[in-house]
Amino acid sequence: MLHAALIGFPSTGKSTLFQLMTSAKDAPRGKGDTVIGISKVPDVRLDKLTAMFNPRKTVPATIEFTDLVAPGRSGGAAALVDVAGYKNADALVHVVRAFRDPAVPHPSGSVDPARDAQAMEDELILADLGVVERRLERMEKDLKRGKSAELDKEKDLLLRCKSALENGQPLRALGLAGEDLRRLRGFQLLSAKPLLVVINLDEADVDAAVSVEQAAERTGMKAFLSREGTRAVPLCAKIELEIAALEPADAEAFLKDMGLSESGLNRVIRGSYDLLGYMSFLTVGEDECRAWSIRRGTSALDAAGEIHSDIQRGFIRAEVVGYDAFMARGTMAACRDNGELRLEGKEYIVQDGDIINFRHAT
Ligand SMILES: Nc1nc2c(ncn2[C@@H]2O[C@H](COP(=O)(O)OP(=O)(O)OP(=O)(O)O)[C@@H](O)[C@H]2O)c(=O)[nH]1
Ligand SMILES: [Mg+2]
Repeated sequence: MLHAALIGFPSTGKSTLFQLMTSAKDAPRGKGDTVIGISKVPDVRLDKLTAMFNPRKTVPATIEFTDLVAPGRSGGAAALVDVAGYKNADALVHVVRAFRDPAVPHPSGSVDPARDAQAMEDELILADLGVVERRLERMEKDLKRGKSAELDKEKDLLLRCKSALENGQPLRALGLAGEDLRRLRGFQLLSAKPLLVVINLDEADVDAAVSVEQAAERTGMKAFLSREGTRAVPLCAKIELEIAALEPADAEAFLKDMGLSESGLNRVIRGSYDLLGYMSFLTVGEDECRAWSIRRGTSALDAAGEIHSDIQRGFIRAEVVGYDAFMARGTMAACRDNGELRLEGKEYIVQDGDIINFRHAT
């Protein structure tokens, strides 16, 4: 399952968000200092298909979030490097405090989101530099015992990483791919993980939650967020708490009043999902309507394997129709009559929102 970890300095609103996103009443499980919860990935397409098919069951895509529970332990990458839930995370979500509330003291004495965002970035970089340097030292010993092409390549890569880190560059900015990514995987480097910055706005600034640009302007984070590959979601945790307590219809009206199309929680969940390069294909029927998570670029054959290894093994053809085409026609039969229900082979690259029926031998 996809797994994102919440990070941030003390009292920035991590646990407030965690509880809201995962409805912690689902009895979160965890080990030691961490707690894990599961969020449903909001998807209007699945909602609309459910309304059409009226299935016995609807199953959304999900994503796991980890939060630190031990108070006082939070903050600092130093605290994170040894925590398994963080090292193994696919992505990091950094909750940055931009709310002012004097009742919640800030450990640095003042509220400065840009400073905190940079401080966390620096800590991730420093933690990684330690890991990379230790590995390079060990490698020197290995290289003395005997050279190998693989060791040389790894050393090359680590030296590139080291120089980026020394220049204050997070490893995610290097745009590593393929073999390089594979070589680094075992080190679980924190600054290499995709990062989503959550700007936890003050209640008085909630109007700035309508766009990252406005939130960045309001909180002095423009320069930080203008960097390549820096993604952010602005919200106000305190107001999210109020929204969560409302009936769905009231919540919708409340959001509309503020000029928002969906809650901040949904934007964080979907933002994390997108950040990881994930998308969903859909299966429909009277029994079940379901969204399945796959990485962009997944073939029809591998998508079939997500559902069941038997379906992958017996794969014959994928019957595919795009979500928009399906909604425009209203039924599968109409799509077939208009040539919009395509038969695709194993190599077909599944697109976001494809509605698929796998034909397979049993
Ligand atoms: N005014 C205001 N207070 C907030 C907001 N978000 C969180 N808080 C308050 O800040 C305090 C800390 O919130 P938590 O969600 O526990 O923060 P945390 O980051 O998990 O804190 P630690 O786990 O102790 O590091 C609580 O008293 C919250 O009610 C917000 O948007 N506005
Ligand atoms: Mg907490």
